[in-house]
Amino acid sequence: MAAAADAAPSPAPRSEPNHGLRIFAIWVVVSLAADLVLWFVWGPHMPPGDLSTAAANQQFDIQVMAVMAAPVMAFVLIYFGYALVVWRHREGDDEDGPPLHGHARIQATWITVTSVIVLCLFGFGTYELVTAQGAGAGEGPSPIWKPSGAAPLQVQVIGQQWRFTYRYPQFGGFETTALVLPVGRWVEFHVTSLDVIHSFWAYQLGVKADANPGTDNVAFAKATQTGQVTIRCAELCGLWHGAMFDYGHVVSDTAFMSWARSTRSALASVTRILPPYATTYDPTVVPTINKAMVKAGIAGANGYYYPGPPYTPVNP
Ligand SMILES: [Cu+2]
Repeated sequence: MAAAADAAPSPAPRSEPNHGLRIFAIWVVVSLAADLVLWFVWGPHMPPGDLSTAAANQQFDIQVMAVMAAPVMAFVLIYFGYALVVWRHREGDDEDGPPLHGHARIQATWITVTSVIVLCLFGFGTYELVTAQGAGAGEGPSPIWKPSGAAPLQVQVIGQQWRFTYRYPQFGGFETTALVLPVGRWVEFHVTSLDVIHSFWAYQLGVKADANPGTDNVAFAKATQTGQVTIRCAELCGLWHGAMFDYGHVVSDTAFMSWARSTRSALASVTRILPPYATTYDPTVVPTINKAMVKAGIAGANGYYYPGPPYTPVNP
């Protein structure tokens, strides 16, 4: 058998260039270029921007992950392109490629490189979740990460079909439909719900926290610039989920204080009827409160409590 195989006419051996080295060289150049563009050109424009510390941190995370992912993607595309161009079928060449058997070095490299990438992402992701302001997500009732320094402004976010309302416990606990925040001060959001599961998503603040009934979900952010914040419900919560949309405003500290003081006095009569400020509310008492609101003439006939005039920003 061996003799017969040896006797078969074999084409003259071609001198093969070092394909591995060529692919590696192309990959190094492309990866470096892609990473530089990702970090310096595209990076500063990546979502969710840098209106708050939490947002800027998420932008950093996305930049880091993009820089790690680009060389992987570049390798796949370069190998694909190289194979198409260099190893394509040529006229008159009906020869089969050499059979492939185990290649210890390639296997070891593959397993090592992929393991290192995945473990690095795991380590980086865990570190950023635990340390960097809880990654802007709700950390539950007793957050691991807390800001240091001056006491944060507390804002309670109450999800309800189909509205977010906000209570300011440090200003007498008034409840309003307008989210107004001061620039340069830590905000401690306490997110809860009166009915089904909602999710408080304040895009430019980099905050996205589930609003569960009976649960106090805490999230932190500090706005570093004034501006407008898009607020959406990010959890399908019923018929008008798509309409659970609003804008919040980050304003100067003076503008915030004057808004908070005037809203506090404007809503004083409503605040008296509200249940006292608490981290969670008993959803079964909501209809009772709503009835009291209608009776007092401060809610619509449907009983929904949507107090407060819309906020017009002083320094948009
Ligand atoms: Cu919702």
